[in-house]
Amino acid sequence: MKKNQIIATIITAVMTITAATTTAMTAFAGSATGTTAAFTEYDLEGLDPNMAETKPTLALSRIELPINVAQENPVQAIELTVTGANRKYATTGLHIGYDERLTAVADEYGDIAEIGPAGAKLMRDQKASSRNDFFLTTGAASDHGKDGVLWTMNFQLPENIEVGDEFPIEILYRNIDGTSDLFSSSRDDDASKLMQAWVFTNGIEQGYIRITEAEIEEEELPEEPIIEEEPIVEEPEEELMLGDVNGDETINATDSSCILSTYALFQTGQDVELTPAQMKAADINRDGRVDAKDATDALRYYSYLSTGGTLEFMDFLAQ
Ligand SMILES: [Ca+2]
Ligand SMILES: [Ca+2]
Repeated sequence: MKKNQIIATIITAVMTITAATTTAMTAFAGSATGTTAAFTEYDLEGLDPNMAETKPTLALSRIELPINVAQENPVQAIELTVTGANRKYATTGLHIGYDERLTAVADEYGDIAEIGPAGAKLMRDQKASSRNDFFLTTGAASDHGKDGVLWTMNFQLPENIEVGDEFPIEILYRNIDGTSDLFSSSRDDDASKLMQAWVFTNGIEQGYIRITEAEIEEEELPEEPIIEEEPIVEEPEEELMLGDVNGDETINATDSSCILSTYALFQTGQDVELTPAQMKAADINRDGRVDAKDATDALRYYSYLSTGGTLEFMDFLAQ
């Protein structure tokens, strides 16, 4: 194939990807990937998502891939893109399920997903489950989550692909005894609850890799490596101050990272590494669960103290 022809076909392929339908749907309209066991419909608890002022969409890439290109490039990048929530969110917890014929490709740190530009200002964590799904979470003291690519993840196609094969990748919703997936602002107020209700009932566009007739060639873009911060869990103590998860008598980003990591472990059905006393200290908003909202509260307070704030933690939370 001549160079001009190749360029023309690349353009066609790119247009096919971006022209994919934009029908929004619920996070659980019957799982296409079969990873249904732990997942559920979103419980609106009386909220009307249409009342939301912020109505974001979370979309996964929809890739139409000629079979010869797929055979040469069996690892494909799927992006999770946020629109309509620029600077309106911080706290997220999202499950990604994928077709069991796909293999999620981990980097040297064991991470499947890399944070994208939309999440560059957010702290984050992730965990793979023992099934064909994994969990991605973010938090921040302020709503520094932006529109754009929040996460990128790589999946390897199987060897025996055929034209017409479709490999779904989807955002799933999990809620076990109230510890749930999240998409909220750092304040977690009424507007945030409506935004989250919108996302999980109307704001999801599921993704796929679809194998099409042979022809074109496509270039892979190199990915920037991301340096992940390591959550530190120190020796537990008997009685801990609320928010001081590692027991060093201050509340700072280390506590916040511990909380986020614990949430990620729990959301992937893995053993939580904190002691009961640490769990109690980690449940900052005292709603009986340890999740990204608590991590965000700890980080907010740390930022507040670090910029001259003088209120005690309890008084700060009560503001
Ligand atoms: Ca601490
Ligand atoms: Ca909590």
